[in-house]
Amino acid sequence: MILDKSLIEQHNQANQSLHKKKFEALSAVLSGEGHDVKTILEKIAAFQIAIPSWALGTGGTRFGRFAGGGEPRSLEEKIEDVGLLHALNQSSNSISLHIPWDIPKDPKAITQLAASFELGFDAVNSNTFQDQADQKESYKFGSLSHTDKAVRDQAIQHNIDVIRHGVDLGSKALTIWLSDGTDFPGQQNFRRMFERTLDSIQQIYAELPADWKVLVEYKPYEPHFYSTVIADWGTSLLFCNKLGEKAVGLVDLGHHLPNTNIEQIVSRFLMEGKLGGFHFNDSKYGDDDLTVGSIKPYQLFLIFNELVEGMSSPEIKNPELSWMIDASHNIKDPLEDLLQSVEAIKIAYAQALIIDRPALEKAQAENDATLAQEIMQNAYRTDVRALLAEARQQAGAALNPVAFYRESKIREQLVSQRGAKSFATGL
Ligand code: AFD
Ligand code: MN
Ligand code: MN
Repeated sequence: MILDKSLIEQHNQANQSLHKKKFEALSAVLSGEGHDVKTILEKIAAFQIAIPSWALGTGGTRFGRFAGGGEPRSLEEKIEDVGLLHALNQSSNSISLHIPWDIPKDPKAITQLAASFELGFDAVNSNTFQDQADQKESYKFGSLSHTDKAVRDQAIQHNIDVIRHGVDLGSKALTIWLSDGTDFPGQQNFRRMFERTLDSIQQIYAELPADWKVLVEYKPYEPHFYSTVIADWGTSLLFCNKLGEKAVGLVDLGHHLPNTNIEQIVSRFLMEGKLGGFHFNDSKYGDDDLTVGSIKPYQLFLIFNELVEGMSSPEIKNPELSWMIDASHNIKDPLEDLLQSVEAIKIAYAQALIIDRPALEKAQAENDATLAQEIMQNAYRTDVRALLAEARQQAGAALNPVAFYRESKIREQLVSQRGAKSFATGL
């Protein structure tokens, strides 16, 4: 569906006076603390987060899936949904495709459709964790690490095909998330699994266009429960270093064991110039794929602290990052959830931008842990939402996207167009 922009203006008008009060009060505080509000607004407005094509429908667990209605039935409708999100928040100007769930049959038409919503294509994702109906070899015992060369070759070829689809769409990166691993001690030789995987990814790497990257995602467990080949950031970095310059690590926030210090991992990757991007989500236990910022917003802020600090530091030479969401919406409306996720990411970014860095550095030099905490939490406890709303309004988006989405009954309209039982591809 195409959004009538005048409805956004009406919404903004109706919410103007309260917004103005909040924004003016916040601007006064920030200016008083020595920040340049205009520059912060520009940075917030420029920050864009890619939407995954697999998160526009209802997700599920191994116990079941409860469809929400009005789900996109095709890649075209998924692009429309991302276009809708972008119109609402002007913060999601690209889509990340999962192949073969979303093979673009007519790439030219798809690129044009995306461009009509001012969207481009972020990293393309391969899938060698499921068997497809027409597939010769099975991935039951792995793909790029498999003991059988025929299986490895098929998985390598799939990744090369995904690169080709991505080239047609103007993507610049391939994301490899490998489910390969083992369930029982002794099932495989760890070293040989690593070596076979490296050899496979090297063959894929050789097919990357000059201006492409390969993002190497890691995950400690699931679907295999004893070991995974790329289990952690160290293994991801090891692969990247062995592969070469175009290989960079991908941090999915849900892919860590409980209490892992993810912000330190981010710092390490940045230090090595090997941070490729993020899959944002939140989690309580593992790969829960919950709404970003719903469980551990402080951790998200601490991650952005590392990013803002690292990327403004002259010693850090890291390539541009891919900012993506990777989520599964099991009980919420996926579009509402994605709006909340983008908001949470931008809140953490804005809060990291207002950390008093010179004061923090001084506190660190003086080993003043109390003051360092005061400085960090002063930024974290600042309610920056009016800044985000102002940046959105200036860009022609809605002051409150979720409220607007509900007022305009967008989901109801999608249900009436697509049906209550439409089904989006994905997990
Ligand atoms: C996995 C990974 C990954 C993959 C996705 C599939 O996080 O990025 O593409 O789920 O749905 O857990
Ligand atoms: Mn992921
Ligand atoms: Mn995941």
